Amino acid sequence: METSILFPSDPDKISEKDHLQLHPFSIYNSSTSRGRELRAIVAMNREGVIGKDGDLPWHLPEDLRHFKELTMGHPVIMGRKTWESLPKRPLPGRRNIVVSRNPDFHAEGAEVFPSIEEAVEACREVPFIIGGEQIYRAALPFCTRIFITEVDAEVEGADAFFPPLPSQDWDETERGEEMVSKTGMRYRFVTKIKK
Ligand code: VY7
Repeated sequence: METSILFPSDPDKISEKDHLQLHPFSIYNSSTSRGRELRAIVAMNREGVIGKDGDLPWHLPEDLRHFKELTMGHPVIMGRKTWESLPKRPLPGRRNIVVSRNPDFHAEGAEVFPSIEEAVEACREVPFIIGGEQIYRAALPFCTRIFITEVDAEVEGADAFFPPLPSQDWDETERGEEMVSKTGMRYRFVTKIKK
């Protein structure tokens, strides 16, 4: 297994000396200890569905407003497919960062980095991981806080999912009241913090 100083994948491989260095992330990365805060924000249903056919599976304007409010002024880090799914690019008022392994990929109004590590390292404000599935999966081990919009919707033919959040690893610190969208859809805002 490959280990990275920035992203130690195996806590046992971190030597005692290592945590004297300044790690952008580490296993000591929980919000209750030293280390860099990294947030994820996601809208998903109870099965973890986040997308279908390159788009969000629902129309939920209250979530988009919530997303905008929380991320405004912060760098947003996204995968190439999420970037291409945005109806309006870049997201205004935020530093837009796209992660792509393709060195020829260019995104007008955004910065492109080849890895999440490099993207996060370039941030001087707390960044938000905004999707999609591949980026969430890769970044989740280093996330300290997740802002979830739990959407009460059944989705047929979903093809993008948020990874599981085992309760051994995540404390649910906020569970908002269930609300009803002007579209009739039920949803609530939930916050989870890395233990
Ligand atoms: C969705 C949009 C989709 C359709 C129409 C407008 C949570 C979301 C994401 C990522 C929603 C989207 C938009 C909404 C944001 C506007 C610009 C227009 C802005 C996420 N909870 N919800 N997401 N936009 N990671 N987490 O990509 O975007 O912020 O300026």
